[in-house]
Amino acid sequence: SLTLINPPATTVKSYACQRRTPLKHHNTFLTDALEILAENAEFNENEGRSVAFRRSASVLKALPHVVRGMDDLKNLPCLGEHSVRVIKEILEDGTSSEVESTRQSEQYQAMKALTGVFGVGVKSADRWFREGLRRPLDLIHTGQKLNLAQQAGVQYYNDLNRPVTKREAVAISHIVEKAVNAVLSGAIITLMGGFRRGKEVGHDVDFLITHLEEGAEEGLMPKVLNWLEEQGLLLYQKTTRNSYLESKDGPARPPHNLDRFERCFSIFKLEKGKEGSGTSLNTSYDSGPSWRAVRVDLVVSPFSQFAFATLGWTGSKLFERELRRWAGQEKGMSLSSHALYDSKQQRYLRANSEEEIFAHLGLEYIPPSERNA
Ligand code: DGT
Ligand code: MG
Repeated sequence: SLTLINPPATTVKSYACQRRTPLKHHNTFLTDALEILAENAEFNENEGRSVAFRRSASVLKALPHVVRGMDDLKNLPCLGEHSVRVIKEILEDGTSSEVESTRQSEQYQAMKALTGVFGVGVKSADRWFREGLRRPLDLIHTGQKLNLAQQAGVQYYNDLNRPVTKREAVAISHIVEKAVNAVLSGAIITLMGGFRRGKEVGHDVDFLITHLEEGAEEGLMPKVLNWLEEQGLLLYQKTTRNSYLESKDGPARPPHNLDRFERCFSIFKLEKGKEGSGTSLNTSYDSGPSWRAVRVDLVVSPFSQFAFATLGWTGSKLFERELRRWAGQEKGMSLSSHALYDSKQQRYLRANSEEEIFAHLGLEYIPPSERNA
């Protein structure tokens, strides 16, 4: 006789870049918990473990319903033993003891606070933690040697840890447009990162700048920064040069994952009220009464790489990581924010749009608003 097997209620593909992940989903109570463990694994420099928790959380973000019981996890990919144990505990008890003890732990809290300083990575934070430091102000009290980024990070700590609103991002867009247009006409400025994915708030504002005329964008960054500097709009900036043409190992494999675009990590001084809101109640410790500090990332790309740069700077970080993993493991290709290299054909594949890149990769096109993996 025939055995009828119910098809799984939901099928979820295993790579995040094969799935649609909206910004708002149904399982925040689980994904927040898993992401605490992912973050803690990062603090302990255990990348494998961190990615495993992030992948588990991401699968739950793509589900069209609330997870109510263990049955709902059947047939789902990427859920490792540890993640399943945590989910089970939350479903049964309402909380996970491991997540709660992590949240309460001195190490997690100190690492979170110290890495929350702009310019401070896990390595420095961990060293300071071992030396007994716990909070950003301890860096000052104990007279730690700080680089310029970290000095700015401490100085503007409160502002930089206050979420940037969409409204503020738009106000910054206008400033960046004005600055770019003042030094080069016809440049195209696009808001990237979380805001392009539809987020209402972000930790920074990301921009990609290009020009239809290949080469016209060269040397743009210092000019833009000069203009901003002259207007008194910059509190901090550090530019990294475009080393793309100088590299030997090909554009698809940037060392340490760092881009070779002309890129600038900066802190803008944003006048309040400029963002068009009536609320200018200022309780911040570091900004003046009339302005706040905002982290802004600027990237300049030649037009020939614009589609790759757009895809690479839209995120989410996990979505990007999964795209590269898909390209490498499933397609024998190498994807970066500059290019797509096909190892079998031994050639670069051109693209003028994100849609073309997805097509080269054999993936269904996923719009930015559904890349919130
Ligand atoms: P948030 O925290 O609200 O700013 O969220 P996102 O998604 O805007 O994250 P963010 O600003 O750290 O980065 C924006 C996107 O740019 C991110 O999703 C991936 C990409 N990205 C960040 N840093 C790099 C980098 O060094 N190289 C490349 N190629 N992409 C990067
Ligand atoms: Mg961002």
